[in-house]
Amino acid sequence: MPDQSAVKAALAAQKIETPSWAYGNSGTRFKVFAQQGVPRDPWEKLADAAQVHAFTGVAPTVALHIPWDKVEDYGKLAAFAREQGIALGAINSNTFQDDDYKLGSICHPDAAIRRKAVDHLLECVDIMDATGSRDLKLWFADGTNYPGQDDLRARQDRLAEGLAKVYARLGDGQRMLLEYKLFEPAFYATDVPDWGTAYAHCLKLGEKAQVVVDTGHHAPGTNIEFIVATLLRENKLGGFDFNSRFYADDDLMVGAADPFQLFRIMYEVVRGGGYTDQVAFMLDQCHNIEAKIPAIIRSVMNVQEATAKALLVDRDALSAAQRSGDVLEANAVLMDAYNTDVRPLLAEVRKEMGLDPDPIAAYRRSGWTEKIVEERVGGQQAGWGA
Ligand code: LRH
Ligand code: MN
Ligand code: MN
Repeated sequence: MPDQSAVKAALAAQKIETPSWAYGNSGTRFKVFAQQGVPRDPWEKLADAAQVHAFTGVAPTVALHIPWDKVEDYGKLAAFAREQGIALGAINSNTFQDDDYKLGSICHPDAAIRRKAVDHLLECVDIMDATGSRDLKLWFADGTNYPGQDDLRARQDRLAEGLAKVYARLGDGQRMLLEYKLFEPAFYATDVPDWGTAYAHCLKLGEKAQVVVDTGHHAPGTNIEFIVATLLRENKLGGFDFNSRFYADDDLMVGAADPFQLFRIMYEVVRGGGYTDQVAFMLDQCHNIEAKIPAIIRSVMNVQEATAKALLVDRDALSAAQRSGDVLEANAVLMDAYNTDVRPLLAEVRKEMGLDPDPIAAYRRSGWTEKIVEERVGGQQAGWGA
């Protein structure tokens, strides 16, 4: 059996990054349900994120989305984050909300539009310099809706050219994380639709380019843990955008739709030596109908629970069963870990960290919700759905 104190130490050291956009109002294409007390600017998003960290102890950084989190002075924003006991994390680019990007951004047939997109990505690296962020997270809405609309191969060439320009601008210790997504908003062909395409581009770019796996960006039934195992084996897994899906890119709370899948993913992370700072655990979610801060706390706890179960897998017993071809025993070893109630263990970890064992109850008692409802009027939208 794995050593309990090592498991506890690993859990206490985990870092889960929360996304600034999860704190703002969001919705579907049909309706944004505004909630009371939501942040009106990036500063207030950070104040909320600091609450999540204060009660969980494992959410020390916040991802920004540019231009949703545009401010005059990013150094000042980083200093404000530090005052709140947190730090700024990945910088997410946005080349999908401008009329110019109707036919794509970095893959657009017009060189002037491509230049504009690349300039935005370069600006994101400038912001990373100011915030001290390590990761630039790139997701492209680029693609086509109709066969023949554009040349699939030429679009890949344009993508490679644009990425290379941005890659060349990265400083020491900075990384580019390339995110793939099966479809949407393009429906016929997406320019970075899968891990293979992302991997091929990252491989050509070099060591600082890594693939990011958004758990909501796959076809139903995809074996995501296999992708994780493969990318880790190739040293190309940069991190995760965690969320849950039932149908498409639902952005529901991670671990809500399929906690077993999350466990299987975390097991491959642990098994593949990916439980290090090199693999960023980020949330990428929206909370359309549920209270945002408790939902984010719940999501962090769901990742912790899956991680705890993954760390509890008796790997010696598992490999003995695998070597001897004992199918049932191998499966039983894995399921034993999955079926363990890890909530008491995590409660202990939290107590040892000086935290309340029940972060959601502690948050509710803190009065933060009442305070922000009173103080903040006219909260900001997360960025889309307007
Ligand atoms: C795209 C995506 C990407 C964006 C975020 C808001 O669907 O997953 O990571 O930056 O949503
Ligand atoms: Mn994402
Ligand atoms: Mn997404």
